[in-house]
Amino acid sequence: MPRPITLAAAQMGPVSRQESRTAVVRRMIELMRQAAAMGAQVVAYPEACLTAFFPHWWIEDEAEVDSWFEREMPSPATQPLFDEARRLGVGFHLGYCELDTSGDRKRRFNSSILVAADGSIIGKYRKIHLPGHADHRPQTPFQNLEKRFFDIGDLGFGAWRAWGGVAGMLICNDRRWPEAYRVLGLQAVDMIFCGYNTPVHHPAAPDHDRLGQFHNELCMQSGAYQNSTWVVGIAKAGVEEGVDMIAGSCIIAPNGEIVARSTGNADEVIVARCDLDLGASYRETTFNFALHRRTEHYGMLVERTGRQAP
Ligand code: CDV
Repeated sequence: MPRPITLAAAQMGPVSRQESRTAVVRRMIELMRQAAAMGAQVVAYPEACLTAFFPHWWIEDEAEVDSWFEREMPSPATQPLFDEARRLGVGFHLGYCELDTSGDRKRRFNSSILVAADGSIIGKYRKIHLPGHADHRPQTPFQNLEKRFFDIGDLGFGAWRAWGGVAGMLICNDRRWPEAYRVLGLQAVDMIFCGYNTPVHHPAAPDHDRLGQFHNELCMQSGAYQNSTWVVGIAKAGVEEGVDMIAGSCIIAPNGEIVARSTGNADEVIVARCDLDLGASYRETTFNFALHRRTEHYGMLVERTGRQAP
């Protein structure tokens, strides 16, 4: 039985350091309206999309760091997005930076949520694979300070019943790790939403730069195929405060094929009519985990070579 749904990726161009959340949400509402006009039932936004991607700068002042985070969701600035979703009857996926002060301690997460058309929050994910470093590296053209500004997500790779199927989330660097998809695949997800802020330049390994878009598609297409799921990759694109970000938002089918892809470096909506049942024929044949997956044998090679990755 086909389970059709129209999914949208709302790619966002650069957000300037001065741009207020209110102004950003206005842009997001415009994208949501375009997506709804194109028939979308769910609209997905990028990682940490309410502000510029501040881990690219060294910041010492605690209060200033906190100012980049949301203390509540929805907040007064984001409430209009929730209201518009309700008005249009669409659900959405939102990446944002979360300040959690519950339990007498302060924690900072790179988070994302799934929101139903009625404005209720279906599920929350906190990014687990935090790239970069915690120290200041003034010799590089920009910083990559996720290890300084964020705590490692403590909610695991969750999945939720939503929009006629099962949905999960990854955030940016997570998409490069097969085990992240696999944990979701083991929960038989039908769709994975993954927002990203990926610079074109990789200061630690500049020889990788020319392969940025290839690696972006390679990991998401593999994750989709090997786990029989749709994957929606949503970019923050363009030159943001001097940092050139890859674009390339795309919607990938469970057969690994890209069925929609952004063409520019700015705010842009792409949509695809997705049959959530398309994953079933892969899940039941090539990737029938119960029939073919043999985890009990996976340790053998390490024992033989005595070699281990760092
Ligand atoms: N926001 C990210 O996680 N970005 C990383 C970059 C820093 C390599 C990524 O994997 O795209």
